[in-house]
Amino acid sequence: MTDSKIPYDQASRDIFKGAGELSVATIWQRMADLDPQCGFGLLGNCCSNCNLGPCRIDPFGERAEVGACGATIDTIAARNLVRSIAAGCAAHSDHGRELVLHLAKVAQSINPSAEIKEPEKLKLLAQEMNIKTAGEEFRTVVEKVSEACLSQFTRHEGGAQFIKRAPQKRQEIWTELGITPGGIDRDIVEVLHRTNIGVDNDYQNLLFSGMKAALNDGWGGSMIATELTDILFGSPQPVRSQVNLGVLKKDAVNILIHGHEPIFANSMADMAQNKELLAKARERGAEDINIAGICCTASELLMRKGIPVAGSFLQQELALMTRAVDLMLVNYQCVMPSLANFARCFQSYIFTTSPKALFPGIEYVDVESNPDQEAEKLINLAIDAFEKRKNKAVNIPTAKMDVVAGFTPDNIRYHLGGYFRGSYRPLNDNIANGYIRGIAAIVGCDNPKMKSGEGHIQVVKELLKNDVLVIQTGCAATACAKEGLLKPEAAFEFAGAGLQQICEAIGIPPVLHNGSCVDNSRILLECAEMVKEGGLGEDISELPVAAAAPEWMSEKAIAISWYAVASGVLTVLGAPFRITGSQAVYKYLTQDIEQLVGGKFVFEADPLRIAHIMIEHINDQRAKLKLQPMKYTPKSDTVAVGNI
Ligand code: NFS
Repeated sequence: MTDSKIPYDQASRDIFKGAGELSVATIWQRMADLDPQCGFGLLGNCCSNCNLGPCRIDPFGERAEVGACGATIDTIAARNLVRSIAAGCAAHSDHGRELVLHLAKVAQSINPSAEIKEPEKLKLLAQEMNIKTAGEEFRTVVEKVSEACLSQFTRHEGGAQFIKRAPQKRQEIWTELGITPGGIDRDIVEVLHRTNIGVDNDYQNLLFSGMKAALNDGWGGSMIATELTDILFGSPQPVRSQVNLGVLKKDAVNILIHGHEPIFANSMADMAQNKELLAKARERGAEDINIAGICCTASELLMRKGIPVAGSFLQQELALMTRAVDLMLVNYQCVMPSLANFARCFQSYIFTTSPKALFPGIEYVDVESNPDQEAEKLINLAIDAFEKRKNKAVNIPTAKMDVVAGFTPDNIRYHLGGYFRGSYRPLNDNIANGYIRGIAAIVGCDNPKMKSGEGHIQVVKELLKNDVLVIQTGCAATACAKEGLLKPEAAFEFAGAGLQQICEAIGIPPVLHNGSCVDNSRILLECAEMVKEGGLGEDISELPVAAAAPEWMSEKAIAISWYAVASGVLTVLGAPFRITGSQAVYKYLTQDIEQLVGGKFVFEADPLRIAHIMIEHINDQRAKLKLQPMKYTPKSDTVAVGNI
């Protein structure tokens, strides 16, 4: 295995070293075993949508130029791509639906106010949705909000609720193109319908249906998930915590919560504070009950409760290899089925708490009807497991890092604008006057095909050097947090002189952690707020902002990148979609689409070039807006990016 194909951070490397001796195959080994991956698949030249296939289009044009039904490579590439978009949207949106159904359940509970952390935010949402709050019983408001949110999934008429939060000009662009998102379920179903054999064969028309579904992820399902999670479990505020495998403790009961679902994760985190359980753990020799997260559930818990993050997507197996995990709970999304074997090998209890996400070798626990009771049982089990392993050797790496997380569109307003006159004015002003060059969103997965975390770090360091304020979510945020980029002190070490001064004055890190992957919807709102504040153009596409997912792998990342582009943002991906077999689709995504929606894709693997493509775009936007020259010249490497 080449050096770039092993984990980047030291903690992961420490554990990874042992994998060979133990003869366990981690994701890096499995990837190596698959090498070379299918060339037709990588180009997107394969269609298996019906039983005439699988049809493989010859990239050299010597044999089949079309599929058995006559579909061209353009149709096949676009069809495959929009199916992936729909799958990503379905994942985020179904996550959002879980929150809506939970809110509906809370409305029926004995005391809804006791279960809703942010009643004021709920009322604001109710008003936004034209639901009467004055003089209404709280329970009725909760009920009506949950019904209104549920109707966002099933509606057949009218546009999605939250698109009204987008700038007017952006809404007009969507209307003109016919891609204003409607009902969430409907938009996803329509993509699946159109991609059946013999339905939609026009690649541009197919991509339009994909954009519509994607917009219904960012401004629909994901935004609903974020809103309701904040309402139910509290809006995040900046909070200090720690990240990396070193957050596991030899002398504590270690419980890892992995996946994306935040509801039961919150029950577990609360139950871990239970005095009787803590006393019991201490009686059995533990110092503490240590809850930590993996993947996006980790970001949810970090943002609202300051619970440490043990690792990203790529660290889930490594966490079990420490032999220090007494119990791992998984739910849906980004959970490797290989964990069953790892848990068996390294003697950790593992359960899934989502009936939608079952795994051979992992037992399902139904936590729906009595979450507190189930959380208590599971913690008791973890205490038993700790007692059995407490005198055995563990292999916990020492590396861990401080992180400050918990930034949102609402609290950015106060941090940047002051508590008495919170607004986006100071942010816009500091961009306009050249202290901050612009904003970059660096999001998405970490991926063993690329540099396993290093890609994010290199991109972000280069952006910071060039006075670009960075916003992150998910595994990308975890990767950079492990490197120490998400603590306020990082501004002194990594930021250019202009950005450094702003971060120092306000006391924020130069990289703002916005939460989990569904919380990318927060970034859309931050862009909308910047437009609303004025002085940086009338639409998101005019802002000096850019986005990148340097190590993307999930279909959810595909959906995110599409709603970013369809919202007007230049988006750089560390690897192309599997469409490169179609020159027409490739050109459409990287060039033509910009004329329509203002955003486009750039595919670039090299992290430094990714950063400079974004910087160049931000510079162009600054020039078009006639903003002041940058105050300071960065000590940056010169990287030629060529034509983008
Ligand atoms: Ni998002 Fe990728 Fe998964 Fe979360 Fe991590 S891999 S696209 S960041 S955990 S969803």
